[in-house]
Amino acid sequence: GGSLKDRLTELIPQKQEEIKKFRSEHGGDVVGNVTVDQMYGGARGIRSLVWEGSVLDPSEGIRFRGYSIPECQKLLPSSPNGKQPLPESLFWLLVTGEVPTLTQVQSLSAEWAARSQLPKFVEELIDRCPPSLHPMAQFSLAITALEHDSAFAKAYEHGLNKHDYWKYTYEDCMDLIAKTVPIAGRIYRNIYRDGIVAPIQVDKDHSYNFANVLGFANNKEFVELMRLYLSLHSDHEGGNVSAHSGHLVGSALSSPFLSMAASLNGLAGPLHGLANQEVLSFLNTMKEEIGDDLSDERIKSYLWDLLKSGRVVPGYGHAVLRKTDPRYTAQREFAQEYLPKDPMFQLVSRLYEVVPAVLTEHGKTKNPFPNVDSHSGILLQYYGLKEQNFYTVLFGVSRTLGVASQLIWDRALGFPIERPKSFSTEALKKLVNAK
Ligand code: FAM
Repeated sequence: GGSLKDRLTELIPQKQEEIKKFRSEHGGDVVGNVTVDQMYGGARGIRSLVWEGSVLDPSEGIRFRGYSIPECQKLLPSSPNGKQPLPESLFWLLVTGEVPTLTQVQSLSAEWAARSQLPKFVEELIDRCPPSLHPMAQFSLAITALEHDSAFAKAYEHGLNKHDYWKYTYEDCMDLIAKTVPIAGRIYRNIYRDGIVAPIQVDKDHSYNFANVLGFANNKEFVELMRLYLSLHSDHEGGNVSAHSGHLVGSALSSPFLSMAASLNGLAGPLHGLANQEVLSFLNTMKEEIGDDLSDERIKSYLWDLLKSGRVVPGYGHAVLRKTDPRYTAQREFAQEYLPKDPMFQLVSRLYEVVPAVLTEHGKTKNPFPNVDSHSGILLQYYGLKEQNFYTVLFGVSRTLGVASQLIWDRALGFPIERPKSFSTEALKKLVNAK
């Protein structure tokens, strides 16, 4: 058969063998050392995780299974009436390392649509949330509640052989991905619209259905934007807060639902996924204050006031990247094609010309260039999805693809529970002095 699970069943023993051999030959090799500063500095740069789906190069940006974003845009199947890669195809790539055929991609679209039904109590749970509860908190609690039907948790309870962990994890991950769409739609329609959510259409792709539950599927450009958006935000190697949280919690053999909820809770922080919401407030406030004066001087003085007040320029900087984020560039190209004259796009473009020099002069950040979040909000605004508090939910729907694909491999490769060593400052001083 040609299903994703069939392909995984073939690939897993090969990968297990590869890693076994690699570890028997190089298991004792040293790949880095750890300084005291790194321990106090958020573990920045410590080589301690294995993550199969993607690797981040500080200057080139992300590569999914070795392919850059432009390469993915060229190689991965798109919808017959579109150009952007289908996120289904990116998921297939993340899981298998292989570029799928359009037929394989369409089988995933159909499977996700078929798995999208929500338990009644989860719908009611979302409906009971006050509209004042942040959409990310609603999202996370709905995903947690999917635990009710976890195949992994049920099988584990009845005594599950280690070798079969991945199969149940796979089933849960496919359900998880499928259900993010109606959950996100329900949250959006409840808080901002009439509470009525369009049903999932079994003959449509994931992004169409996503656009449709939000209420925007009548705009073909928006559907294409979702295909791009859901592909771009899916995976950014393993050390970022959302990826690492999902992986960490999964290592306790918590189900994919509990693991993904943890991931979403991390994504909801302002230094991580919430930055796309922050960027928009920043742009709007700035626009109010400086009006139509987009001169270098006016923008610069605005930025300096912000920096002097001890705040960050949202959408700029990155813990690993040292150049413009290619995810930013991909969104910029989309804007150049579909909304070149949009005033907010022009503001974002002007900032791209001015901010890097200001941040460089400011001299703190190691990366003065824009990241993914600096562009996404204005694209959504343009198509009428104006509620910025909701933006991180879109990020979460996408990030589920990356976290889920790794969770399948975590269990297939028998990764153990994560347990790095910690020290108190006192114990660390003793350790250093003993040397
Ligand atoms: N504006 C002003 N100052 C900044 C800055 C920015 N955009 N980015 C970093 N700095 C400062 C930073 O606050 C730190 O100052 P202190 O020494 O006073 O603490 C200093 O520069 C060194 O930071 P760094 O080593 O360059 O960055 P980190 O690796 O510590 O942090 C970020 C990385 C992303 C958290 C940081 O650049 C930031 O706060 N950016 C703005 C928020 C943002 O856009 N986050 C989204 C990141 C995104 F890609 C994602 O996760 N979705």
